[in-house]
Amino acid sequence: MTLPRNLTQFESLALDSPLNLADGHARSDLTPSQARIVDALPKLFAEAAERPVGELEAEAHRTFLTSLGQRDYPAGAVLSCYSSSVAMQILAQALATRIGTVALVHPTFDNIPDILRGAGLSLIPVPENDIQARGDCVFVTTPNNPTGKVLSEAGLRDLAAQCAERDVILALDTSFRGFDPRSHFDHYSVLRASGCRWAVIEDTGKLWPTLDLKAGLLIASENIGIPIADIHSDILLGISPLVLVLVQRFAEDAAVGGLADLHRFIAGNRETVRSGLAGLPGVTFPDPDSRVSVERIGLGRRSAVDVWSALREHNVYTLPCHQFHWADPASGANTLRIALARPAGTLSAAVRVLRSVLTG
Ligand code: EGV
Repeated sequence: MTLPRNLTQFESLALDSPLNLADGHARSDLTPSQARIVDALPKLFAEAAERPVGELEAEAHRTFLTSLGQRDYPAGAVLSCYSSSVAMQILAQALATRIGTVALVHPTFDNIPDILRGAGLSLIPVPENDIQARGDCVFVTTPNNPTGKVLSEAGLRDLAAQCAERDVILALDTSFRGFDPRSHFDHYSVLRASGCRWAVIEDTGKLWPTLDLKAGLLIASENIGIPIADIHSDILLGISPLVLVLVQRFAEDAAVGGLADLHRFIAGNRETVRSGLAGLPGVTFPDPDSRVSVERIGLGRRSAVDVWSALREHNVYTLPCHQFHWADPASGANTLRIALARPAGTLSAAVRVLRSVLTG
């Protein structure tokens, strides 16, 4: 068989399997309080139809962002998008009208380099452990996907200062922010204080099992100097007010205990993986501090594509990591990523299969 061309194509193969640990979307069960929100959908539909969209939008943005510690964002500059990848596409196109080179964190999910290159930008890899302001724009995913690596407050302040001094645009993708309280310091107050040109992509899509009803938010500094709002308006008028109301309610639930429940749930599933694979020769967990909803597994000398393929025979789907290493695929050849936002029973069944494949 010819291998899929990118990570999302690997994820597509898994969509119909009950043992899908491939994509990073939330596919866990609704909690009781989330299920009550879903039960109220006809009422939410009516509310979305009646209330002014501007008001729903401002409220959904505020509730979501403040539930994750983000208060100092420019409320008038938040652009709603269907997904964070659509926000990414808009940002990439806007960058390409004025600049040529983006320094991009390495590794990261491959649709980010693909979208940037597709817009005509040249890329320089920057290792996630040594991020510097290079090129015309530096782009960082924090927490990073798949490693969970977080850019600290001091790290962001330093990077923003470098960007201000060298006139480099600072762009962040914070799609996994919700999972890690270490990324809940107010990024916007740090960015605004620095005076640098910046853009941030936020995402509601990874957190809650809302069947891909979600929003990506694109937020930029007033001085960014690229036509983000114009290109956004080329792509869309706005997102569904029903999605805005749903985001609002799930974010309210997150703020009163839902987020803490989610963190416990992901931590429990991570422990299931680590204990379920404990003691296997050569098997390692390269991201001991990660809190995001995916986990990397180091396979020693085994090839990740071979393990992926053997798992597939048992209907278990994962992601080989080579394509996360977009500038050096060989450095991901012996690592597998598995998704943790799955029902606990699904995850433990898949981990038992993984253990037997790695033993054999
Ligand atoms: C992950 C896939 C694309 C993306 C999956 C993802 N979407 N290509 N637009 O949502 O980590 O599995 O980010």
